[in-house]
Amino acid sequence: MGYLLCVFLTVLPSVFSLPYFMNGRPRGGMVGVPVLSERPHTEPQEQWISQRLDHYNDADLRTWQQRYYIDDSHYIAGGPVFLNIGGEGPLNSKWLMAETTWIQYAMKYGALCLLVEHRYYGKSHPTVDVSTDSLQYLSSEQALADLAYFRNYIGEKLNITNNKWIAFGGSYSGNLAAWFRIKYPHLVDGAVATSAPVLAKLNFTEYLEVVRDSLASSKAGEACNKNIQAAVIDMQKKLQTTEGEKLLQNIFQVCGPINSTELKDVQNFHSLVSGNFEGVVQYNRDNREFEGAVGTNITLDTLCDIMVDESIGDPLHRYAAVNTLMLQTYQTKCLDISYDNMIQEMRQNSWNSSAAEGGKQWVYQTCTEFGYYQTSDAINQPFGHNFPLSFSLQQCQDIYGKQFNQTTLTAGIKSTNTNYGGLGLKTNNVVFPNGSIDPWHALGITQDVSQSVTAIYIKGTAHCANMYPEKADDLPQLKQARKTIEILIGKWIQ
Ligand SMILES: *[C@@H]1O[C@H](CO)[C@@H](O)[C@H](O)[C@H]1NC(C)=O
Ligand SMILES: *[C@@H]1O[C@H](CO)[C@@H](O)[C@H](O)[C@H]1NC(C)=O
Ligand SMILES: *[C@@H]1O[C@H](CO)[C@@H](O)[C@H](O)[C@H]1NC(C)=O
Ligand SMILES: *[C@@H]1O[C@H](CO)[C@@H](O)[C@H](O)[C@H]1NC(C)=O
Ligand SMILES: *[C@@H]1O[C@H](CO)[C@@H](O)[C@H](O)[C@H]1NC(C)=O
Ligand SMILES: *[C@@H]1O[C@H](CO)[C@@H](O)[C@H](O)[C@H]1NC(C)=O
Ligand SMILES: CC(=O)N[C@H]1CO[C@H](CO)[C@@H](O)[C@@H]1O
Repeated sequence: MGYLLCVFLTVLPSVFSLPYFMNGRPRGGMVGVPVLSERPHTEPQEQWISQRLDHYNDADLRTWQQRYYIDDSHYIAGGPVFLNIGGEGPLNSKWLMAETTWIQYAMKYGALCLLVEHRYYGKSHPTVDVSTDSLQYLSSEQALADLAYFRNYIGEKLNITNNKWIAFGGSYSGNLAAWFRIKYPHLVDGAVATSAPVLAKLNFTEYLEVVRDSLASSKAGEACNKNIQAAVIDMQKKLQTTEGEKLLQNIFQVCGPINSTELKDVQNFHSLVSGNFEGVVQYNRDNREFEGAVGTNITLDTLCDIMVDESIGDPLHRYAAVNTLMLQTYQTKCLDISYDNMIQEMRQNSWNSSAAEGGKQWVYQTCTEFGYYQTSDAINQPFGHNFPLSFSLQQCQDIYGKQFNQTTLTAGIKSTNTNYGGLGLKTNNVVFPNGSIDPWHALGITQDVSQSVTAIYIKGTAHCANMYPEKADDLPQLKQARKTIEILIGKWIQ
């Protein structure tokens, strides 16, 4: 989820037992780091602004330091101000240094570029730790209030209060870009909300259905899904015998013996191996760099070619081969299916823990505001029905505490949609680009809402594709989408 989700993966601890892809969020955040081009780049300096911990309690005077970057190298006095909103991961200055789409727009329109980190992610630490009690100040509403304060502060400081301001974001921060325009229309003149899942939803069954459709669009076609389904059925069967458990442990490189009576481990196992496909589909063929360009050459064709490759063995062995490829790609020694290990790690409260890289904070937001659970409750998809909604809800309680139950989350989701409007949002000068193979599009604005709130459908592209630097072999409709957005921005800043 803005472009912001810029990732600084190189500074992360090297030991990681949490899965690479959790609840639709890859390590580092939902918008990856763009690939830098060859030309030399100067690294912008980190800057800090003092923010209120709780914007909604006047009696609480506590403050914290929020990180941001400014790039004025394209700015022409009086030009627009581009505010790129950070999402559920650390800010990365590469978004300013690479020739990402918003930078190209900035060059065209002489814009001042601002990148702002989201509270609780990266280096923006409002509290001493990430305990449940500390996380009570983590919400989209507090984040929007941070942005409003930031906008006024920078406006006065740089004397750009009366310039035109445009917000950018992708995925969750795409929501924030649109919601910033909705909630603070006097502070921002337009918003580009890429791949934004503006509808909060508990049981996000559409996700796996889009994954299915996207896999069917691979070169291997529907056979890819058929073989995944066969593999999952075989996996379920093997889990019924000790011999089968041993075989699965071996071919899926599971870290320890599998005990099928441990239901949550089995659910976790199924969820992890289907995650191999979800992560690749979500980011298929974009110009993005994860962990130093690792994994970006793996496409849904790569995975589906494996699923139909008879030389690898039966569908189960092919499913395992996909898993092996992903373990190698992310340099993971073995597949840890232990639910307790995952929960223990997610319960760590230190900013230094691997969970505080962002996973713990993001899952907290899903448990309080958004849901978005990519459950296997969907009927028509190949991954089986082994990680139901209850599995995700259980995690909320096990990680943050008993009070995070289905009732409280359902109420939280309802107020999110009431607060921002869900798919019925009312605003103007907002564009919602979406990619047809991106599973998140199912919760996005897919049709023009009005003349000034439009959807751009990019056939054949994945999550946030239009934000990354252009490649020569980008699909023509992707190039066209970038152009259309550029023209819209031109209108908004007139
Ligand atoms: C601030 O910008 C305005 C134009 O928007 C200009 O008229 C004014 O002189 C500027 N003030 C300072 C102190 O630079
Ligand atoms: C498997 O898990 C069950 C339930 O927790 C436990 O009773 C049993 O001892 C475990 N079996 C092995 C071989 O560890
Ligand atoms: C992806 O690129 C890496 C590094 O260049 C290479 O080692 C790997 O074999 C490639 N993987 C695939 C599936 O093409
Ligand atoms: C976290 O890591 C930093 C830098 O490595 C270190 O200075 C600090 O003491 C650590 N804090 C905790 C609570 O472990
Ligand atoms: C989730 O949604 C699916 C599809 O609409 C439905 O079949 C399933 O029962 C739902 N699950 C729960 C727990 O409500
Ligand atoms: C959920 O948690 C709330 C708040 O602690 C509590 O009032 C409610 O009774 C709980 N509901 C269920 C079904 O456990
Ligand atoms: C994948 C998806 O939902 N794409 C939608 C994006 O928006 C267009 C309208 O512009 C819809 O037709 C697509 O269905």
